[in-house]
Amino acid sequence: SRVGRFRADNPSPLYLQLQQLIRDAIGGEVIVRGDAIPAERDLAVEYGVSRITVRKAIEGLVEEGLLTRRRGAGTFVAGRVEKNFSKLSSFTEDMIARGLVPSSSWVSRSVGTVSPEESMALALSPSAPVYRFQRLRFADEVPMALEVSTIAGFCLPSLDAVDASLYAALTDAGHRPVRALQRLRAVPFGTDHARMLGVDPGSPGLLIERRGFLRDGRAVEFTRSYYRGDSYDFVAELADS
Ligand code: 16G
Repeated sequence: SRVGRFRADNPSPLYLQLQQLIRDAIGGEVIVRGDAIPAERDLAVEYGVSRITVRKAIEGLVEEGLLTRRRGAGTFVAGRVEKNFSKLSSFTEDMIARGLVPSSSWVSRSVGTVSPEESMALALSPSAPVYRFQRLRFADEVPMALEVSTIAGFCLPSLDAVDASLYAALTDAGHRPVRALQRLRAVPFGTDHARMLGVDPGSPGLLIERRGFLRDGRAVEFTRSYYRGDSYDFVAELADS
């Protein structure tokens, strides 16, 4: 087994012992962030305990945030990612800097003309062309965020210029933002977003809206990033000035 064995002389309840085994396995990096833990029935057989005991142990660790459930996929080792709130970096760069493997899946991408909201956010005239991208972002295959981006049409050569990283494509096109405004707020996930991120509907999310600008003041991106509430710690260094 990957998670160790019970000690026969241990007087504490079995579910607490099982929790301790899992904690030790995580602490000792036997299993790491993103790893699946064995199915309930396998753990029950392995340790000779009832599935109720296993479920109780796992539920406790999910509540603590040590494990996370993904609908239809199983239970995984959680672990929050720290992100500097005041750095103009990209998701891909942030994950690589932390030794995590970033990946994305496309929800949609399209070309269109600005909506009234986008024209306000990007200060574009009503008929201006835009690209729209919706992506699910993963770190080590764990879903972290859903990102909905609108990019001013002049910033990219074509829709398929964006492959793994939006900022890489903007850099290639000479239109990577150098300044941004960010707004952070709490949102409960609705059914659709919850399903995509593998959390229960109504669970807490963090919405960050970023508007990115070029040196000359023109707006490049308006992105809404919906982060799983259990996936991130946003950190900023403050200076007295
Ligand atoms: C980050 C940015 C987002 C940007 C994306 C580009 C925040 C809150 N948001 O997620 O605005 O569009 O990075 O990432 O940090 P990419 O280059 O990996 O596609």
